[in-house]
Amino acid sequence: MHASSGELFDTGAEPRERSLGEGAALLRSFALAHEREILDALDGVIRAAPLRHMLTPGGLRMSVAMSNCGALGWISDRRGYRYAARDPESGKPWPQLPAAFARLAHDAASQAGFADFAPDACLINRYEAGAKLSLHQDRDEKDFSQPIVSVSLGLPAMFLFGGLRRNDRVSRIPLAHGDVVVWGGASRMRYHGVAPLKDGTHPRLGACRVNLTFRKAG
Ligand code: MD3
Ligand code: FE
Repeated sequence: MHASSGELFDTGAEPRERSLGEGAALLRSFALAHEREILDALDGVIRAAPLRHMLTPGGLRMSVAMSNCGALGWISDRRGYRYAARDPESGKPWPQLPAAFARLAHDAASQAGFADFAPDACLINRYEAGAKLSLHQDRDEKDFSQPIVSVSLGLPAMFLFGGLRRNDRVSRIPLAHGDVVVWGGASRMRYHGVAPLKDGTHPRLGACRVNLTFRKAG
């Protein structure tokens, strides 16, 4: 076989699946097949657990607004970064992971070569114009052998993908509505971030970008 099966029927210059380095795969438009279910489920989650700007341990308000669904949610406050079973704003458990979310994350991981991915945490990041995520590593999870699946929705963004050391060179990867990226193996601990969002209007999500990040955190 000369190409991954995902490319067999592609004639254009842009493959549907592209490797971003060992263990990292970009699945262009992968979420679009179930777009309506995903956006409906997203509405339900953020009605039950509204987006909010968390504080960094240093006391700064994050420019990205966040919420979670699933058994565990990622939170930040003056006491640090961690996963918690309850929404600190309401004291209630985070909303359940919608079936459409679980299926999307599982199927994307499987497509990228990670069988049986069963996330217990979905972080929802909402970017408005100017919001950004500085270069960081994800290291609050228990098992770094588990991949991370991220789903981009709404306005496009420039994803910054560095190396294993903070000062390694950074590549810039444009991500659009429906794109899914799977990060595992040797890519799992690479530094990454998101450049400040440019303003615009997306037909489905308005003036923002939403990123869903699926993890096996506990
Ligand atoms: C590469 N979110 O929530 S998801 C985060 O678009 C986060 O909101 C970004 O980074 C966003 O922590 C990017 C993509 C992502 C997530 C985890 C990674 C890329 C990664 C872990 C290792 C390497
Ligand atoms: Fe991250």
